[in-house]
Amino acid sequence: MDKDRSQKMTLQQNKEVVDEFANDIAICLSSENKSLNPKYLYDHKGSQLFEQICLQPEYYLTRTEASLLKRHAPLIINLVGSNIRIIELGSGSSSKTALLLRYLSSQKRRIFYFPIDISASILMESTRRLKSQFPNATIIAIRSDYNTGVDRAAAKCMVTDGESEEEEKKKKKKKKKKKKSNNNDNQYSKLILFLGSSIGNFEPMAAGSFLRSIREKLHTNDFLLVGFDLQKDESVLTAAYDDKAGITAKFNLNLLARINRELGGNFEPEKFKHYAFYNREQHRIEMHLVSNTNQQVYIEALGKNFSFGKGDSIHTENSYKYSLDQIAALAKDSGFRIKKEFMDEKRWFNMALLSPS
Ligand code: AVI
Repeated sequence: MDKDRSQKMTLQQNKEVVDEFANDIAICLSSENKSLNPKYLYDHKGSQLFEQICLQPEYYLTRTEASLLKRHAPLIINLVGSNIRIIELGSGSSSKTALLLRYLSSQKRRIFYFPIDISASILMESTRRLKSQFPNATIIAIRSDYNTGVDRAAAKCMVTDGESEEEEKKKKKKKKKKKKSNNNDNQYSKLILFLGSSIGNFEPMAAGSFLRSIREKLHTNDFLLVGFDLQKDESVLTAAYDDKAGITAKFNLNLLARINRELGGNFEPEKFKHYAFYNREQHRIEMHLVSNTNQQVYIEALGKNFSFGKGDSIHTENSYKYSLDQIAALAKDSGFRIKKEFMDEKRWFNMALLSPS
């Protein structure tokens, strides 16, 4: 594609993204119950703040999941098989996945890794880092949303079919017998990673449809590894979403700064406060931005003022916390069976290895 055309396409894509953002903000701020898709928390600044959240002492999720991955990497890899293609949804910094890759590398196994993320800068940075850690790895970064990303990654996996040493040996033996096939007879298994409790940011119905859509893309020898945050003491949960250093507050308030930057808003973020609480009936942490005062905000891209009364809130995110029964039901309803579950001693986090049933 020539440079002019690709620049035009990028501008067009950016325009579509900004239009969708403007449209969703208009709907949200005009509604009585103002609530927004949490994806808008993750612009470049928001993604950087999220990486910092993961390092906060109160945010137990990341380190608990990382220790599970480290401890159980041999078993996970063993269950998935000898020839693996790892595809990660929302890979971010890929730091947890590096633990799996390290294990593969220690076993002198070939690494094929397909990180999928919507942020090009994060993908570039993480790929560069992984390449220096694992020089022989095949790493193909895919900038995309989850569903299209899995399709693109699966297509790239096919291109790498036949690239493992073991397979080369097998191939020689079976050379004459082997029939060429595009379907279920892949020599490799795909291991799709959906870590970090990202499933918790889906509404329960949407979580089911999402897993079902992934299930449809898998063959019988493929696996999905999902990180679920478990229901637990409320004080532990609320602290995790309102850390002492105020990073989660910054992350939430960055949404207003984003509206100012991208849509010409005149929000004064200090006139809002970050509020996170545990909704016991729904088993979810809710994050809100609450207006400290009566105020009006103008958004240039929408050519409109929006009024906030003192105490009015914008609901910015839900983070669902699962029970083991809910995980089992979700897996079953979306066409999976639980091959193995991994949990820490406190039973705060669950990593479920699912296979198509
Ligand atoms: C990305 N996601 C799993 C995080 C969570 O825990 O729900 C997002 C987050 N929001 C505030 N802190 C972390």
